[in-house]
Amino acid sequence: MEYKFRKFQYNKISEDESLEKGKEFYEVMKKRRSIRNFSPEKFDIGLIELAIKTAGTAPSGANKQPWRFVIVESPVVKKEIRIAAEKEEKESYERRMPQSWLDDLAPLGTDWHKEFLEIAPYLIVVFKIDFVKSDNELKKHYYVNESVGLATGMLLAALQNMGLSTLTHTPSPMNFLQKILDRPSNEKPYLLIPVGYPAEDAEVPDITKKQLPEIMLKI
Ligand code: IYR
Repeated sequence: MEYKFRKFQYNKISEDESLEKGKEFYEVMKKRRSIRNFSPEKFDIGLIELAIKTAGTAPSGANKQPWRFVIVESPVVKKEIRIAAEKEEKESYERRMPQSWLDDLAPLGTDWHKEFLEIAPYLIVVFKIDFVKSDNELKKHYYVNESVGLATGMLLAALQNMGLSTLTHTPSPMNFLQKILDRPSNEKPYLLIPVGYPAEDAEVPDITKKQLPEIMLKI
């Protein structure tokens, strides 16, 4: 298989415009917070589709695009997911997580109750695809975690830019999602993202992000 190469279409912008756009985007992104208390208010599923389309532009190892995004809107399926997630999370919080982990989470106020899985109008379940079968051959994908992480980051940014709130939720283990959503065995759950508007009275812990000098080096 060979790709045809074509001239890259590129519209250069001025440094001033770069700075303006960069600042504007930073202002949007710095307001993103993980929300655990959602409003049940619905909105057009087209907004979610647009964000997933944006995520789908992410770079990936050998352009294999090793991801699947499943939108869950059905209250019946959301309930099934909540029940399965809470079962695993209860076990994790009460038995599987070491004390040091529980201590780190305590100030954030999380526990095994996951009402948001039923309340948020949409759940996006991100799956990673490690390989595909073609002509009875297994074809491995490359840098799958990196690729799906990049696409998921772009998904979160797109949703934030559209004024929608998200939570990056990782029930553990989460193979139940493969079963409930009837995905084939080569699709492994990667992240569960409730999406919606925050509840009127939603609260978030007053955390801060590291300052630039703490995360950046210039050599
Ligand atoms: N998956 C659990 C526990 C949890 C773990 C981390 I690391 C967090 O930053 C937050 C929660 C849960 O969703 O509650």
